[in-house]
Amino acid sequence: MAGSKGIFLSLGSNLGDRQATLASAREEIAKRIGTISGESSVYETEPWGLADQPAFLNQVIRVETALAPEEVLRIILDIEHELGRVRQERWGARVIDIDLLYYNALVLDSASLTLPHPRLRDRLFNLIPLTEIAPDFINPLLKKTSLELLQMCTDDGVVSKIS
Ligand code: PH2
Ligand code: MG
Ligand code: MG
Repeated sequence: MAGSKGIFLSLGSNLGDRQATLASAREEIAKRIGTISGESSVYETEPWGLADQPAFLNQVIRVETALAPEEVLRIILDIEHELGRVRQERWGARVIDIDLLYYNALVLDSASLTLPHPRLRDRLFNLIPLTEIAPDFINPLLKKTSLELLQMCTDDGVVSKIS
């Protein structure tokens, strides 16, 4: 698509009907951000960062968008809000979390957005689904592919493919 950029989004849910929420998030993303051009399997994942909460479902998708990074971020926050997200403690339970992992090869550090996502390299729940759909994509800051980042990652959280 002319002028469009490939972006990678992480979807996560650990409250309510997790599969239905991921499906609604994909539907809204396709309507409002751009065409979904890649979709990983859905994984059930052990909570990372704050252990005492329900297991997550996580997925990574690739989207072709004509929007700028800040516009993507604003729409993500709108979709999270509309799907019932209430912001509470950092890393705590949530109906839906949508994170921008990569915006093409952009490196950015603004007040509202850091790209690539700064904790991607530390999280198997992102690296496993990302590597499934884009093993050769090069992290523009770390200069490593998804597969290399996965092989270097020391996270030992359980990540199981469910669908
Ligand atoms: N998201 C977090 C914190 N911890 N753990 C898993 N397994 N999956 C997540 O999506 C997740 C998390 C903050 O965004
Ligand atoms: Mg997150
Ligand atoms: Mg988030």
